[in-house]
This record gives sequence, C-alpha cells and structure tokens, in this order.
Amino acid sequence: MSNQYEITKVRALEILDSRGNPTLQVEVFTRGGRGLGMVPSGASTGEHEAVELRDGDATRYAGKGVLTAVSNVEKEIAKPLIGLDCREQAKIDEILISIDGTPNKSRLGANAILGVSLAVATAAARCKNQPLYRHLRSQKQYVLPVPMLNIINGAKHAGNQLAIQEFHVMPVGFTDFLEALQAGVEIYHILKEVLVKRYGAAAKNIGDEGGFAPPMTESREAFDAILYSIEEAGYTPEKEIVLAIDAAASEFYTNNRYLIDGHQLTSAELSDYYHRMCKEYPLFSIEDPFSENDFDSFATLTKRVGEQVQVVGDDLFVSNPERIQRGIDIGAGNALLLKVNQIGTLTEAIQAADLAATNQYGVVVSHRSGETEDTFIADLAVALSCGQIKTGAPARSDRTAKYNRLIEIHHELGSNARFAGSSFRFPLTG
Ligand code: 2PG
Ligand code: MG
Repeated sequence: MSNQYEITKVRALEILDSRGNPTLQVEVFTRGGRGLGMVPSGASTGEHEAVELRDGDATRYAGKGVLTAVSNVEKEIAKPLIGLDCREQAKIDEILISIDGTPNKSRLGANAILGVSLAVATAAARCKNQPLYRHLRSQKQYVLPVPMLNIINGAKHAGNQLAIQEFHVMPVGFTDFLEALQAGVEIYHILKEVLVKRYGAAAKNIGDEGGFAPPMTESREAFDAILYSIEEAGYTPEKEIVLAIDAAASEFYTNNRYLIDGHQLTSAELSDYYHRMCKEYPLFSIEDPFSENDFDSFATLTKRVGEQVQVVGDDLFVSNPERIQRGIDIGAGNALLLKVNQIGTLTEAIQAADLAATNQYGVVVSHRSGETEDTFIADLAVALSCGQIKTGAPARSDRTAKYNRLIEIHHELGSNARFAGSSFRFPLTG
C-alpha cells in the first residue's frame, strides 16, 4: 500500500540566485505532491555560520558552482530519505545532521542540507493540502509581520561609501499588512525622487536588496533623506513609520576600531554614536551594532537603549541556539535575526526562534542578500507569528516575491490574522 507522504525521490539542480551566483534548488517527491526548496546566500556572512559548500573549481562560475552540493544531495542524502514520511521534519533534519557529521555542516554543505530540509516541509504542506504556514505551525490566529523595508543600501551590498549596510523603514502605525506595505512602497518611490534631486540621476541605482545606493558618505545623509521622504509621502515619523538599521559592523571593524562616517571609533564611541542617532531620529531597531564576537558591547548597548530600541543579533547569533543562549545569559541584544541558511535545517531554525521568544527576545525572520523567488520565509514569519520580516526593498522580484506571498496570506487569513503593528517586538504579548 502506498502512502502519499512517503518520500519517493529527491533531486537537486544548480540554479541561479539574485546576484547571478549558483545556488541549489532541491525537489522532494512524494506520491501526494512535490516540495521545492531554493537556497539563499549571504554576502556579509558571519564567521560562525554553517558552511555553504562551493565547488572552488575556477573554470566554472569563478569557483562558485555548487555541483558538489548537488551531488551530495543526490548521492548521499537522497537514499536514506526514501520511504520516510515527509511530515517527520525533526527526524529527517536529525538524519541530515548525522549524515553530514560535522558541527557546521561543512562536509555535505549547509546549502545542500537546507535545500532538502525546506523541500521536505513544502512537500508535507502540499500532501496535507495546507498552506505552508499552517503546516509549519497550526494556530487559530496568526500575526502578520511588520515589513522591514531596506530602502537605502550601503557597505557590501552597494558601491557607495556608507559604512552602514541597510537603512530600513518599518511601517508600524497601520491596521493591516496591506496598508503598511503601501506606505512603505510610497515612501520608496518618493525617496527615489528625493535622491535624484539631491545627488543626481545615478542616485537611483540600486544595491543587492533593491534599495537605492546613492553616493552618500555619511549615515546622517541617509537618515535625513528617508525622514524627509516619509513626510513628503504624507506619513508621520515615529507614529506611523519608524526607522531601523543593520550596521553589519563586522564589515567596518579593523584593529579594534570602527571606521564609520570618516571616523575611527572605539566600541564605546560607537555606542555613543548609536545613542545619539536614536535621540535624533525615530530609530527603533539596530542590527549588528558591533562586531560579531563582541557580546559585551552588545550587552552594554542593550542595557543603555534596550527598553526603547531593539538590538538585533545577526552575525552575533548566526541563528545558532548555543550562541543565542550565550547572548541571553548576559543580556547581549534583545532580538534575533533568523536566517534559515545560517543554521542549515528548518528544525534548528525554529528551535532558535523559540529559544529567543521564550526568553523575551524579539525575532525577525530574514532573507539573505543573495535570494531566489522562493517565498518560504514569508510563511515562516507568519507561522512563528514573530511580528517582523526583513526581506529587502519593495522592488525586484526576489524581494517582492516574499511581500506578494504575504499579501496572499493576508487575504487568505482575513480576520484570522492580526497585523503586528507597533507591538512588532512582542506581538503575542503586546
Ligand atoms: C544581513 C543580510 C541580509 P547578507 O546582514 O542581515 O540583509 O545580508 O545576506 O549579505 O548577510
Ligand atoms: Mg545583518
């Protein structure tokens, strides 16, 4: 007797991500349907992330091919999964971890493993004929996330002089996801005009995540242009729209100093700098304010501004429960940036989110700068009801695919969904 949930075949392909680099697509076949997972890829990667396996064969894609990872899926991973029930995510992820056998998934590649893990989940949702978010977590009520829209790109994601990697608007003062997204989009378009007026036509060129990459040198220029655009678009800063940044500070940290806005700052001076920015602008979320191993500076800043301001650990935590626990123990940060490919399986990613949430840490589900049309993270943010999603500018299909999926979920859930709004940090407890 055949079982519709039984995995019958696992296949992988080398496809392209949004930067034109190779990545994996994995398909998991069952009698009840096919699941698909596409793997994202970062540029400002944390040194403690699970390892993305690249071929290193310089004759193809400058060494960035993923044919070894593809072959690992088909030759090593597929066989032990055949015949398993695709609803048994935890068991399957456990098997993936043990076949790999390394602590950082470096043998088979976290990219190979994640592709399979995601495709197993989407196959199960398909077999159950359920939307993915419901398969991931079955609830009566869901929370739709506030989008963190990255509208000015800097650092590694752009070709300008901005040290800070991402400048976001978060539309919080709205009753539903559609209104919030609309406000973000309107601000994005006004910002384009403002930038062209201030910096010339080249200022509307965009960076890796669809935000503009104007030739600015100081962070204040970005804050000012965004603030002005919010008002020009007819919205009220702070009440309706708050600002957020991802400093990605490891990228401008050398020899114990942070090079930002033309100054070499110590971590204490950088902390003062953030403090000032939070006073002068409606800045309510700061990601990776310090370098990726500096738990202490994260803790100091969190103590200083954490009541009002979200301090998010991305490269600090790398979605890894052990590092998150270390942060919790000393109060380093008060929120987790959750990237499924940093840890490499869906089960571990959900464990990371749960660990954060049960310790009163906020959770932001996040894309990578190299993305695909896969919309898994939109469903994940809804399933976790975590209240926040960071998935780039409202432009370029790799980014809008996620927003479009959230629009779909908004309509599908109707009154069974609540928009996180201004309780984005703790949407379930307010
Ligand atoms: C980040 C991400 C996503 P990357 O630092 O948060 O915005 O960038 O994927 O390059 O690490
Ligand atoms: Mg980051």
